[in-house]
Parts: sequence; structure tokens; C-alpha cells
Amino acid sequence: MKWLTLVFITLSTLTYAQNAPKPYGALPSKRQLAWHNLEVYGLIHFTPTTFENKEWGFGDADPKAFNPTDFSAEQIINAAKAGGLKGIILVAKHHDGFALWPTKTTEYNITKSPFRNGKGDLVGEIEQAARKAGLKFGVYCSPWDRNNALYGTDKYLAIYQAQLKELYSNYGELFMSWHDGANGGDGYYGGAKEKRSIDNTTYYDWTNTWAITRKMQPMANIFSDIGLDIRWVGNEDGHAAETSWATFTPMAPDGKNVAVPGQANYPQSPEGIRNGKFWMPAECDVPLRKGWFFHNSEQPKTPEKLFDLYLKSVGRGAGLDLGLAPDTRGQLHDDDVLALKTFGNMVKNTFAQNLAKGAHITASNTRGKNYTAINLLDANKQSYWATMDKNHNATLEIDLKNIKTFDIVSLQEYIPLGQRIEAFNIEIFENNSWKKIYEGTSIGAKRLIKLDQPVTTKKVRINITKSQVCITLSAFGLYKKSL
Ligand code: FUL
Repeated sequence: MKWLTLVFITLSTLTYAQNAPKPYGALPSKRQLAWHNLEVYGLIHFTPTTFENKEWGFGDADPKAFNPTDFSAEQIINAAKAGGLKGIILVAKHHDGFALWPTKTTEYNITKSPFRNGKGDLVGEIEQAARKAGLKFGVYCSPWDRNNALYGTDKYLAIYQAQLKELYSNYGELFMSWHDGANGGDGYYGGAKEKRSIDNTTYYDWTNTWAITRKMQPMANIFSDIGLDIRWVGNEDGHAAETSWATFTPMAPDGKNVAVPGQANYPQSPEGIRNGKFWMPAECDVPLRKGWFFHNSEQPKTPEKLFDLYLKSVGRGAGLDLGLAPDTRGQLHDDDVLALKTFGNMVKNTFAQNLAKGAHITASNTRGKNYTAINLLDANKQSYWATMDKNHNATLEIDLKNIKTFDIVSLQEYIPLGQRIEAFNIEIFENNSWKKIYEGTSIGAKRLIKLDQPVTTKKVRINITKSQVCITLSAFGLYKKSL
């Protein structure tokens, strides 16, 4: 009897131990998980505004002004690809209202320009080039339209929705539908040249407008300053806060009304909200140059700066959306091409070799044979190390077997089960004792910790010090920044 009981207890413990942990809090959807995999993508601004050398077109530019001398979608896309970008969003219509595709919704469109003798479709050309290069494609269609005579009246929403429907119908599967918060103000408005204000809580009927997105493009992540799928990080400088939660609860500034684009709760956007109601990771959008549109007087950011932004966006569980501005030829400037390529190589070379590969990892607790620490080094996001339900903190001791020098530590949670870890620290073994080199909070999809100086050691310890539930981690890496 005694033995039988023991066998029964052992068997049930083993079976129990091998069940996956229960999910915690808000969880990412399938489309958000696909977005997390992209990490870095681009946002192209190229409209008559480029030819006016402005940032916001008034809506009165002659369509004939849109006349690139040597447009090449391939040149732009290839430069983006060399920069390591995995997707491209095209501003199909900016605030100036000029549609870059042959739309039926407005006369103010590309067919009225000399581009491809009035037979062009720039959305189609960029989409095709992106797909050919293996990049995902998305669109930005500005709700604010400074050209349209009907903007501000109750007839405009149908036009905007019809534009979205055209874009959702004709350019394949989209990974993102980007919606800007800039709204209302002065504009050309069919010649009225006046100021038109709208109530952004009701004017675009976002609930029903976004229902169109969901129905026609179920894999398109809806971006706006308040979410729905991806939230704006609250600045256009390209970085999230050091503590960065993927969860968020959008709030109108008064704390009562339903939040809509154009009125995000900005103070909490960079950091997110721990245990927020929704999985709503941040996108860090930042132009490669100073402005979103090309201006000859501006320079692209240096590859060093871009790498730093990468660490502070992707390395904080967010996405990096890099603004690309073709010049009046319709190509990216040589300086931009070089900056992208050098940055792309830095990321590629730095992360090519995980210095922890082949290490021996001892975990203070393990859930069972499917969840061992070996999973941390197999470069497979689907496998992960997990602790037993009752173990909310744990230590991983990593024996590198040989002395290694590194300056970046990488950690990834298994996010399909939610963002679980709330605090951790890193130690290295130096002069016969453990020395703490970093203390942090959030991990999420990816956490890259850049050390001020490279460290040299044979042993590393990761201590997960706070979590409300058992722990999951899918990857651990040590890297040395290289050019
Ligand atoms: C902003 C817009 O007003 C800018 O013109 C640009 O398109 C940027 C990406 O979003 O809010």
C-alpha cells in the first residue's frame, strides 16, 4: 500500500509538473505575436509634400508637383532590407490628402500627376517590391484630410472608410494599419482655406471604422496613440522607458471617457501599465532624418545612434519604426542608404554569435523535462524554461566553460503566456565572488541590457527576484557589440 501511494504521488507530480504554466494577465493575439517577430520596420513618407520641402502639406499642392525624376521602389526597399527592416508601412495618404493609389474616392490622387503618365500606383509598386524582398507590408491612411472639401462634414467619414476598403482590398495581407492622431485644423478643404475642427471622440466612429479593418485584414495590427493592437510610445525619439510593460489600459485624459486616437494618456505611454487590461506593446516611431519628409539640409542619424535606439526599443520589448524619406528623385539619399546598411550590419554582426552557446545552465527550479534550462539556448522561441507553479523566483547559474567577454545580455520571456517577470538581476563571477552588474524590472518579448563596459567572466547568474506567478523564459544570450 505504502509503495503504491508513493508511485501514485510520484506519477501525478510528474504529470502535473509537465503541464504548461497557466497564462497570466493580458495575452498577445496571433497578429501581435507576428508583429513582435518583426522587431524593426519602416515608414515611408513620399507625397507632393516632399516636393514642397514641407512636413505637413496644406492640401493645396498641384498634383503635377508629384513628379519624381527617377523613382525606384526597389532602391528604397533594398536599402530598408540591408538595414534589417522586416516590414514597410507606406503613407498612402498623409494629412495633405493626396492619395498615392488610383482611388475612386477623390480626384486628388496619383492619376492626376505626371507619375507613370497618370497610370501609376505607388502603393502597388512599393507593395510589390516589399513582398519580392520578403518584407511585410502595411499602410498609413491619414484620417485628417486637408484637401477634401467635405472634411469636417458628415459626408467625409464614408470617404475615409472607402479609402481604407480600397487599401485593404488591393494590396494583399497587411501587417499594420497605422492611424495618426493629428486631427483637424486649417487646410485647403477644396478651396475654402479655413480652420475646421472636429470632435475626435465621435467624428471617425472608430469602433465601426476599425471593424472594417478587423473584417478585411484580420492580421493587420491597428496602431494608434492609444492602441488597439500597438500603442504609440509617447515620443517620436525612438525609445521606450527602461521599464517597459507590454500591457496597457488606454485612458482618456479625464479618466472617464473612452480613449480615442489623438488624446492618449501620454505620461504612461513610454512605460506601459503593469497588469494593464490589454496586451498593447509600444511602437517607437522615429524618422531616420530629423523630419518625416525629405529635406536636403538634414542628415540621417548615425549607425551608432540607430543601434542605441534599437537597444532602447526592441531591447525593451517594443518595436522600432524607422521613418524613411525618399528625395525628389524618388529614392533614398546615398547617406541614408549607407546609414541603414551600417546599422543593419551592426545588428547582424553583434547578434550573430551567442557567446552563451554550449554553456551549462543550472536552474534552481525546473517544471519538468519539457521545460528545462536547455531551452534557453536552442534559438527556438517556442521552447522555454519554466518553474513549478509555486516557484515565483529562481536562479539560473550559467557556466560558460571558458572565459568570455561580452557587453550585451539578452533575455526573452515566453510571451504567449503573458508578461510575468517583474524584477531580476544579473551577476558575474569575478575574483572568486559574485558581483551584481545589473538590476532590472520588465523583460517581456525581449530585453537587451547594454553594459557600460565589456565584462570578462566564466560564470553568470540571472536571478529572477519577483513574479506573481511561476516563471517562463525562452531565451538567454550574451553578445559583444561589433561593427
Ligand atoms: C505624426 C504626423 O503628424 C507626422 O506628419 C508623421 O506622419 C508621423 C509619423 O506621425 O503624428
